[in-house]
Amino acid sequence: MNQQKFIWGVSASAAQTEGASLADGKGLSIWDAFTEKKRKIADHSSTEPGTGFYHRYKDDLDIIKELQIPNFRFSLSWPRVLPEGTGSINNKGLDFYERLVDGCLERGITPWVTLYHWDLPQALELKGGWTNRDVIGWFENYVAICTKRLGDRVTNWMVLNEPMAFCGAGYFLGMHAPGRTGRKSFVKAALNTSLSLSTGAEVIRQHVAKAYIGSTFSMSHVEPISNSEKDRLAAEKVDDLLNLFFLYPALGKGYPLKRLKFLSSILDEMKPGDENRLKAELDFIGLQNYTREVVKHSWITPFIKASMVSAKKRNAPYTEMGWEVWPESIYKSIVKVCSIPNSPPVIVTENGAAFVDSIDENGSVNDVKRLYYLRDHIDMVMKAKSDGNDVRGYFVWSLTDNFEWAEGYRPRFGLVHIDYENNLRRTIKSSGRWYANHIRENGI
Ligand code: GCO
Repeated sequence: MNQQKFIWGVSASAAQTEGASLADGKGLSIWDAFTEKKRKIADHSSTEPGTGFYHRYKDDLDIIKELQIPNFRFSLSWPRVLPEGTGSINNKGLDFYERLVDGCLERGITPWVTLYHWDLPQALELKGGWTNRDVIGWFENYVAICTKRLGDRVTNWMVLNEPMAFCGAGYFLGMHAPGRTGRKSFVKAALNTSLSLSTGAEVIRQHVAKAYIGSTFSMSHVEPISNSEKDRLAAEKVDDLLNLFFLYPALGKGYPLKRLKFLSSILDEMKPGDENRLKAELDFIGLQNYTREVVKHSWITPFIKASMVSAKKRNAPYTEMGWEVWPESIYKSIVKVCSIPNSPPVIVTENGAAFVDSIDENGSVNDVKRLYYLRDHIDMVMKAKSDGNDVRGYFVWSLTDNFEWAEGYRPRFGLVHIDYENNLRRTIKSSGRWYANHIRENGI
């Protein structure tokens, strides 16, 4: 593998792009339901229309082909495959994913499939969602169905996308679907998620010959705002929680609870044998990095007693998400994962930036800031590689602008602009052309 070509790609996800939330027998996802609630989404938008990907996937595959980007990472929507989460299969939904995979292969694009990118069937949420231990069996069944149908054509699989993000924002803070809050719901969801990760990986291995299996984790380099002992401890706690809480158990190292005593109730949730079931047999770690976090001690913040100091407050450059632009973070995150003994190789499965874009009078989108962001981050990935870290690929988030969860459609992450006012028209941005060129010139 080490001698092989570096893996260049673009990423996307079902709930952010497909739209067609009820088309052809699809069931509702927790995001379809959550966006109906008042005041949850900044611009009051919903998963409709997304980018219209369900109907326009061929246009997008043509763009990927035109740009000669060799790899496309996308996710399957669980409620499109199983409208009720379990029980009868929606064949029209699975047919769509077959067409999508075949469409990739016909164009010489290698598909990378994420099984779960946050769109749990709402029918399962009504039974407790990720907090119900039965979810492990529900997920196992869903993964078996998908891998049996697509496993003859897809070898690259990712089990879950960013467990910390969906458990933290969805089950602790309530900012994301399904909007649950509190420590109790978080620890239940977290344990069931970790057990589903290892179970999912096992099921893929059973059904897919020569499977290449990973799962993706959000990683941000964390630094204390000062050298004081309190700030340093605060930063260590945030690092344990944000970066290691799901990665460590997946690597067989158990939960990092030493500094996170307030989460030790997760041990009470464990059944005999769970400890050994947490480790997932992964061939790669999907690392997703956007920024760094600067942290200070905060006695008012419940449980963790730490808070983030925003880039704006520090007069540092930041994106439309408010996230600091600090390319060294991706370097440090890669080194951090690669330094864990026996850690599998790393593939950067997401990196990118939201900036305001506009179409100029010539019809082009000249997104210089995004272009520089990508260039500087890719340089850091290459530096990590040449320093001897086993990093094997890089995917930009995202192919097109799309639905950015609770932020709605305002933040644009795409290499391709979507005109929401004009029939979802696609325009390749300067960053997209630049990336295509970069891949051509740095293929190896
Ligand atoms: C995530 C998801 C993506 C996001 C992207 C930008 O990391 O939150 O994987 O779906 O859109 O990261 O926030």
